[in-house]
Amino acid sequence: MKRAAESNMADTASKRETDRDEADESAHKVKRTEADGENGPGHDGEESENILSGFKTSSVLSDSAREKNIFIHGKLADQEAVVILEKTPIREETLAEIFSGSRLKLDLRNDIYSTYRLQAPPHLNEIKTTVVCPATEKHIKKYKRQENFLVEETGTDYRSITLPYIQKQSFSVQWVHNILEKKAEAERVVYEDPDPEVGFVLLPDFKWDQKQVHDLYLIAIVHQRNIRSLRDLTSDHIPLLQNIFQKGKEAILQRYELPASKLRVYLHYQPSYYHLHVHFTTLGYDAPGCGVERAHLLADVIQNLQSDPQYYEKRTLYFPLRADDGLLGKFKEAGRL
Ligand code: M7G
Repeated sequence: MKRAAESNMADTASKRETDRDEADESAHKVKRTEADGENGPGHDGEESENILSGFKTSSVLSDSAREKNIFIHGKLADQEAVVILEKTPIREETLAEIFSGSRLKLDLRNDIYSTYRLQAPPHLNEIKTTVVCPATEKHIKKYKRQENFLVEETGTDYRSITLPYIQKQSFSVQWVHNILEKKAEAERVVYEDPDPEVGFVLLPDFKWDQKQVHDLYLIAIVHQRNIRSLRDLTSDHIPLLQNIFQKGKEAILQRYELPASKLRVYLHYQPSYYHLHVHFTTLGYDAPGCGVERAHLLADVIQNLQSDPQYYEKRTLYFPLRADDGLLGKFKEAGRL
């Protein structure tokens, strides 16, 4: 799914269809274990109370006809909230039911051409919905369409500008701790290596609905809690990174029948959440944030650390920041932009 959700909306426009031809036909559907049941693993499909019935829209933060999604800021029971609605891809295995079980309304007929509005059965007409509540001002900014600026950050800039800023301003990583402690999403875990040094949890990113593998998106979250980002990595972390790379790829092959040659495995710099995690997406899927200005291939990161243990401490790194990002303001104040 193109979940522009968590990322820069303007520059992460993704092309849902690009990988369809590339992905193996046999791998189009997510392989489910028996225990996963009809609706996928865990709580997927459980009926939930409609908490959105009282949602009051304040503004549309961004929307995309191409992505078929909309990001809305509003209030939910007097709390600030962001709601993301997104139409999901049409899956091949649902076609028979769509054709036989829908109502058709004719729009026009002209020669050999006709267009209709098809009303599919409700269960085939779902909208993926993400709710962030209570949402902080930072969330609202994150989802707002904005102009971007490329920042050049030296190692010194990181220590004098970025680090003090992220120590005060970054998003809470409570959701990450919940995953590591099995307080949330435990049933969604695809693979875990519990080792405190080199271990990690691999699970579906919440941008992925797990219905088809062409837009597969998993994240590996490390058990170590003191690694904020790429900048903190040294050669000491090579065993950890190699372990994630190797075991992550193996787990994805086993579970989704996707070979390593079909995967893009990378870290974001800057990330949104400063607890080290690695993104695993399919190669043909233009995932939000997979552009060269933000994504760093894990294979390259490992090699860079092998050739220079302090590579990421010293290197100048480039990344985009939104116009109203506080960190951009700090770079401007320091005369670095
Ligand atoms: P990032 O590189 O820190 O920032 O990635 P980005 O969000 O700007 O890409 C964090 C990743 O974690 C993103 O791909 C998010 O979609 C994903 N993510 C964020 N949250 C809050 C959750 C969550 O609660 N559960 C899961 N499974 N994934 C999440």
